[in-house]
Amino acid sequence: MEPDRLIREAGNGRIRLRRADITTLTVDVIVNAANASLAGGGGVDGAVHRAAGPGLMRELNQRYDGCPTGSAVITGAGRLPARHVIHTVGPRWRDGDHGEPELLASAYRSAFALASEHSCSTVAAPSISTGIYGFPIELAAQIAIGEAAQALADPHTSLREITFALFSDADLEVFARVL
Ligand code: AR6
Repeated sequence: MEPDRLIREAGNGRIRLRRADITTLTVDVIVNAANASLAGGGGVDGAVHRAAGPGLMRELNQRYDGCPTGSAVITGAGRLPARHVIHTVGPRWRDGDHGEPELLASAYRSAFALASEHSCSTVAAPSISTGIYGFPIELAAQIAIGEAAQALADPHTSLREITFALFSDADLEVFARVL
């Protein structure tokens, strides 16, 4: 894909798109698409826990009693190259009439706010809710990029680069069209 479709200046920094396994990225913080019980699972959540090691689940169990849909919690990153993991919970798609778009926006907003509270400059996020949770990718990409642009536009944010780590060429193409 043409490189200029994969990067945009936004606010105090930039939004970047990559086709990547998020567990391999060296950034201040990666975002995990978790579930409300923080119990681990498949998809990116499974990959993050496998790569980070069992300390990640131990820390989640010690510090948190679940996490409501639309919000986020932070932990260390175990064996991952990142410094922190933010576990955010997107909505399961039903029909779009159950607040799903607002909850997805809230999941990203909470994650980016928590990253800034921890003075992070670089953050990588997957496409939350568009795997096992079935959220339509076109709408999800608009919400994800809109929230990233808003987070970078905050004059007080520590964030300078938000990377979306997309897991397939098809998802990358959708995000590139929106960007
Ligand atoms: N790096 C980047 N993206 C990935 C990776 C990876 N290593 N692995 C998968 N993806 P999903 P959800 C993509 O299902 O829809 C879990 O069981 C994947 O292709 O991981 O929010 C949780 O515990 C898709 O595009 O998350 C929850 O129960 C995107 O990440 C539930 O799934 C999100 O897919 C959350 O479902």
